[in-house]
Amino acid sequence: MSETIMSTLEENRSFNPPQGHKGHISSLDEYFSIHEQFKSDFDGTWRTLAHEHLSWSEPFTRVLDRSKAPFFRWFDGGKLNLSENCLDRHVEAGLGDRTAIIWEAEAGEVRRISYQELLDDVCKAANVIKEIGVEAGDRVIIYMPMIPEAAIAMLACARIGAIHSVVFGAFSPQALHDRIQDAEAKLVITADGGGRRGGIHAMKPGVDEALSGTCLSVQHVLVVRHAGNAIEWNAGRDIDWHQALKFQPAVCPPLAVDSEHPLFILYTSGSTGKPKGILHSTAGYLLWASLTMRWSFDFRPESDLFWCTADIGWITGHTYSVYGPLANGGTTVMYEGVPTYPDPGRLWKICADHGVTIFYTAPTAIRALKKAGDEWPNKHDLSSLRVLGTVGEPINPEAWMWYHDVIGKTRCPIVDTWWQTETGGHMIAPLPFATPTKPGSATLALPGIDVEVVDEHGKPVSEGGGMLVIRQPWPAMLRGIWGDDQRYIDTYWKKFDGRYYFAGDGARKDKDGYIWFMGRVDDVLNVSGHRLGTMEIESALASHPAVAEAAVVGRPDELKGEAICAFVVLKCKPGDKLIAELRVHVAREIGPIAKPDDIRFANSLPKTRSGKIMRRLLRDIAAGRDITSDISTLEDQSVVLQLQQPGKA
Ligand code: 7RM
Repeated sequence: MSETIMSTLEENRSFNPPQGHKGHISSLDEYFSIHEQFKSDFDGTWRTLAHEHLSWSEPFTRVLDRSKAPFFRWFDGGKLNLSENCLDRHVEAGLGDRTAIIWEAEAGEVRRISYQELLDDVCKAANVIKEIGVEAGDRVIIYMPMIPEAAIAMLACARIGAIHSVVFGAFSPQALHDRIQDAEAKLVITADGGGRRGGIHAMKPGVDEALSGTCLSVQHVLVVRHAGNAIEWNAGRDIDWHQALKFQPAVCPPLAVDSEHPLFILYTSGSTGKPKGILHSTAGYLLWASLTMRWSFDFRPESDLFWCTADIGWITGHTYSVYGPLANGGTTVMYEGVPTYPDPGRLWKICADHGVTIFYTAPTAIRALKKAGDEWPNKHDLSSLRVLGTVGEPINPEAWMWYHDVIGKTRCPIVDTWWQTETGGHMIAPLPFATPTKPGSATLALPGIDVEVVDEHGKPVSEGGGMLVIRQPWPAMLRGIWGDDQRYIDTYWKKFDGRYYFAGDGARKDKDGYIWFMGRVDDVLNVSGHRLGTMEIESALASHPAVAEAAVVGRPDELKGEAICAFVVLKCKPGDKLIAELRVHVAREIGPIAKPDDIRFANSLPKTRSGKIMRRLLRDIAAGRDITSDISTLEDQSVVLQLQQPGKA
């Protein structure tokens, strides 16, 4: 456990919600009464919410089917279309001129897209995708920069019932290839490139490389010309997005799909094996995206300007840059560029220029911007802000306080939201105008969500740490792992005999029932809010010809939360350039975010008698801490000394 996280254990400051504004949920009493409603009538409460917040083509006949647990089904019998819920219904309600997306490019260009324009473009794109031969249930990979066309592509897929799988634009061609293959995608939608740090980050060449091997399922590549970088054109396969959309009518009837029709697959890292394709379905996911916008952010579509800084390559970007705001008929901000370009005031300038009212970002960004100095936010008028959110990793109290004092001027509630790719939307978060907050705690479960901190036997722990579990299904829960039902059961349900969903996070509850997260209990790393499996990085290292074996652990890092530390056994003598070469190799295999920060060489790795790598020992060594593991059974104790020497071979 890192020191920053340890310090949360002694945190006892508390901040009352701001007075004078009535939130969608406006007091703790109201919060507890909704909880009670769920307790006394679980299905009925969800039924009412689903009727209130979604528009249905056909009404559902059953709220929750538990008969094939853990494969739960929500709102069976119902039919709806997600893009219709996000677009048509708002246009029909007379909101066609309202801005749906404000997009800003790093170089300063701004585009405002109204609901009517967005609907038109989504219809045109949906027609193109259909003409290409994509049918309901087919998979479409989206590998794009943060441009409106990325959201249009997602909504266009949903309009015709195609399943999208967005791959983060900074993932390597190899990672893209693996996802294309696993999803057996028919189509890839990409862009020539994106703007980044004053230059261009080429993307289309990455797609070409990913498809040069054995991605036989892909028939076409739809390319948005955006950055203007030179690209190769594969005639017959590649289709120009703008050329193709030009000739399409701005009408495409939305396909009403079953509530449980798959909406998207999003790959995320686990503790073992290759990334898993987390599968989400339509109705439950959308309901929760829509509701949590209101509950956790107190979102007012008519007056708020909402900005979630997450890239659409992550679940946060799916739910809170695109679907949540649009389901509510609100306005969402998209920024294509790095947060510190041309200076560390860029995010604050965007907030001021557009009048952002709700801002949502990751602790790692908050820490980096804090380090850059108060003069940057102080240069900009941040008075439009009213709610500040964070997500992705535990936030240390120092960063929380800075966010609260310097960005929110002590006026804005801090909403620390705990959730996962698997949960689809927020699970634990304060209600900004009801829940008193404590720096570093995600506070209490949202209404309808039943969480507990338990020990190995599933018994609630009243004091000290345990594991976070979710005891009741929720509408936005993952529906499985694409193509691997058994892995879904093994990963999330086996640990507590199918009774509880196992989140993989360590947590503790304080005397007020507030939840404090303490990091993962498995071999998943959280590097700058990005989730990475140690196994993934180990496999990437092991695929280098010089590497015999590798073990990867995290160590606490002030800015990134966790840094990546690799212990490597070589097949040959280490050359001067090997460390740099291995880092580049991992970036090529996975992406730059997976580059190890430290690489240490040894003759062997410390293992238990049964041959398991002693990870706790390696974590202590990586952090430079005293060793807490029993190493007496180690065959070769000298490896410990060897591994303690930073950078030496
Ligand atoms: C949304 C997202 C999920 C993992 C999760 C936690 C960690 C996320 C918080 C947090 C403490 C938070 N999806 N995590 N939010 N830990 N406090 N508010 O991040 O699938 O990429 O990662 O991230 O470990 O299990 S994710």
